[in-house]
Amino acid sequence: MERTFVAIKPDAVQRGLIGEVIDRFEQRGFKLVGMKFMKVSNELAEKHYGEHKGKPFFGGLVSFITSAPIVAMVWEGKDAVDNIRKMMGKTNPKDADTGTIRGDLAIDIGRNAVHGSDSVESAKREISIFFKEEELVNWEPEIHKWIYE
Ligand code: DAT
Ligand code: MG
Repeated sequence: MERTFVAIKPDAVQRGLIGEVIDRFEQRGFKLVGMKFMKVSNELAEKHYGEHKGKPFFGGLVSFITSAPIVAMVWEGKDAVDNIRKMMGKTNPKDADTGTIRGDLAIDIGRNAVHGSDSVESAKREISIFFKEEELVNWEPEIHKWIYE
C-alpha cells in the first residue's frame, strides 16, 4: 500500500468543494490516514513548492497557497500516487479530462483546486513537511476485503 499527500487548495475551499473532493477519494476506495484544516505559512509554501523556485509563476503560486485555508491530507491505497494524480487530471484544467477533479471543477491553471504528490519520493517528502508521524492514523476499514482482492 502506498501513501500520497493531497491538498485541497484555497480556491476549492472558498468555493465549498471540500466535501466533493473528499467524496471522490472515499468513493474510489482510498483510505484517509491524516487530515488538517490549516493556513499555510510562507516558509512552508516555499518548502513545499521548492522545485518551482525561480520559475515565473513561483511568486503567484506561493501567495495563492498562503492566501486562505487549505485541507492537507494523506490518502492510502494501492498505487495511491498515480491513481490520485489521474483522478486530479492534468495540471492545466483546460487539458484535464472530464471526469477528473480539475476537468470537472476548475478552469484556470493558477486555480486548479487540488495538489497531489507526483511520485512516491515526493509523497514521502510532502507528508513529512505537513504531518508529524503521530498525526497519521493507522486503521483498517471494515470494507477492505470488498475493495481489494
Ligand atoms: P501539479 O500541481 O500538477 O503537480 P506542478 O507541480 O507543475 O503541477 O505545478 C505546481 C502548481 O503551480 C500547479 O498546480 C499550478 C501552478 N503552475 C504550474 N505551472 C504553471 C504555469 N505555467 N503558470 C501558472 N501556474 C502554474
Ligand atoms: Mg507538482
